[in-house]
Amino acid sequence: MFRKILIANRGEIACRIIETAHKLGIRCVAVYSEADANARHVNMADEAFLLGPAPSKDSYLKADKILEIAKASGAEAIHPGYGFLSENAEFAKACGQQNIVFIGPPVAAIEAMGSKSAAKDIMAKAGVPLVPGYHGDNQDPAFLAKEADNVGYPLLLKAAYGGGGKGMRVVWKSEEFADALASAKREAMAGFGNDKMLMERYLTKPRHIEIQVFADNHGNAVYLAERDCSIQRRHQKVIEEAPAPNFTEAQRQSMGEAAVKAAQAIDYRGAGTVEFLFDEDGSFYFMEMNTRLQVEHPVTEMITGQDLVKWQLLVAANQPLPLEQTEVSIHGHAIEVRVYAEDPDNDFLPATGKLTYLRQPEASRFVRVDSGVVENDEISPYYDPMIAKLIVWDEDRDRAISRMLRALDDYRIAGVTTNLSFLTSLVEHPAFVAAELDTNFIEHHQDTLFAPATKENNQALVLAALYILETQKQPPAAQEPFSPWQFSHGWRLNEQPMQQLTLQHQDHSHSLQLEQLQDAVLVQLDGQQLRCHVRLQGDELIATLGEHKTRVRISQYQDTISVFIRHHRYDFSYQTELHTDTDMVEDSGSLTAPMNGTIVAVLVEAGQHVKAGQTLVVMEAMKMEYSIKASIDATVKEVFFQAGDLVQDGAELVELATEES
Ligand code: MV4
Repeated sequence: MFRKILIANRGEIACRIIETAHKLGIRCVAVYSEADANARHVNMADEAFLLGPAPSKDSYLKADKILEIAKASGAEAIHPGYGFLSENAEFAKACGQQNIVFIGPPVAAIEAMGSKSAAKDIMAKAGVPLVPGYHGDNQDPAFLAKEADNVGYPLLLKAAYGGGGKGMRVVWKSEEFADALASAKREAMAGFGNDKMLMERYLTKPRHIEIQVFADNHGNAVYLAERDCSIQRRHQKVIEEAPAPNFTEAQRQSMGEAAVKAAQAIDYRGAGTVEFLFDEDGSFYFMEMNTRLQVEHPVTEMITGQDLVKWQLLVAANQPLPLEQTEVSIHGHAIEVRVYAEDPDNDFLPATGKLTYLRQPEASRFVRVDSGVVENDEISPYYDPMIAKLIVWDEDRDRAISRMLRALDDYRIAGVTTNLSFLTSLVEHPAFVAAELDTNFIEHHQDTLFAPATKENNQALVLAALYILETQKQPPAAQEPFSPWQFSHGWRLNEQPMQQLTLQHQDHSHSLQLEQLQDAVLVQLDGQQLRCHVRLQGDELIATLGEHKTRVRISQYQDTISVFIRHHRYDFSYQTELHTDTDMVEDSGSLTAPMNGTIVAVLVEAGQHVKAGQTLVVMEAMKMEYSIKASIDATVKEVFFQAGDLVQDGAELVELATEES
């Protein structure tokens, strides 16, 4: 076995790999960018080396520098994780030339899966089922049109070198074919520099089911059951589970054997994933093969009891697979959700910022959290904004869903917007509970998934006010050193039993009156009166509001108070003397670029009146489009960019003048 390996990655997957390596007594060399100098993966490793500035191309994609560090540090092998250099054949080749083991498949296997049409040729010859269609070299539009009529409609055009749904077009009837082909080709050429197309019968309600395969250098190859990854948005997986619901043992075996055949067809080694489209009638078709460890591998680990990173290290060190096919068994049900810094209510715009408060559900045999961050870390615009993966296991799917809902409630993050509430909406959705899965799930259930905000606002508001009252009572020594409560507010509870509090929530001001009685607090809000009792224990607030006793968690960072009720977070800002009212107006009146990107469209002009929620500017970043919306009713004062302009993270895009200013 290796004595020392280098992990050419960051975040949760780097941490995940280090954990197993350490269990096996292997020392770990981390690499990091300037943005990650204090990252969790760096602190977990035995030693770490700086790669360069934050952007990936200057750091985690610097193949030569990484190899140099591996050599200099005495690492015998490199684990690439996923993303970055993990499926880069050039890098795998360079490792071999430097006598460093690439913990992944042979170069030829990576190359064989690089082109979709070439991959399909190989799979067809190996007898792996393919969606009926055409994937030949003749790209003459007239010839393709004739082939299309043979394939039948609806039909799907796919870019041979594409990915992420780009260069893909559904064609519903023959008359639409020519236009669709031309437009798919344009998109493919712009995106991948190659406009070769293939065509398939379009499956309207497929599931994405993939098989985990493993092969060693001694002729052994096995499959480790399947994962259902049908819940995706814009070709990004959101929820993955294993085993696939309503999937029979016979289906598992036939898809598993097809996947092993696929791996053997390209002389595969190590961990791989063969993705299939699973049609409503039970037939399945090869989609593509991923030649790396996948993000969602933990669900397979939870149901098989195996450590897939350990398997990777064994295979890379020339040892045989730990199990034969007949020894692989599955038990129970596992579900993974990807916790992201993003705003589901604003087109899933990636969010950046400091994780000012971070509490994760407690790990157990039922709950696993694969995370690469700690409290006070920054989610930067440079990398994928995934915060962590939350994985649960239980005896069956329904119990696993209960575990997940509880774990999501126990996952509390303040400082950045997250998808935690959205994940809860998904997991508790009746169609998800009933396992009515297909790749259009999120789009199809849009109306019920993006429900308007709940009615707990007032409850959260009262709790935030009671929290402020309680923190004022506590002696300064018990408070945080930089808390604004350290400053004098001009009044103290003991001296003045009645006080007025104003809290801001999403650009709305709320005023409450609090009166301290002998044994209770009287709260007045919107003309209503509520008798309350309150006690604060650490970050836990135990309160009785009228006749309802609740227990919630609260965090505070500077003047923002976050109240966590179930999976919801309510943020309130409290105007201390440190912040004036004019600051607030300016804050809500200026709209800034959430990340580096390009302006795609400017939809408003100076002088125009806009409504809260109206899209002002559309920008593109990380190959996705984002809408910048007005948060308030206002008049556009100035627009600073036009379509085509490059903008920096934080650049002011539009200035709004509010009615008051
Ligand atoms: C398909 C399909 C339906 N019919 N092929 C999307 C990305 C690419 N890897 C393959 N994709 C699809 N191929 C045929 N013949 C539907 C999809 C598809 C999809 C597949 C898996 C997971 C999510 C998806 C979302 C939309 C479309």
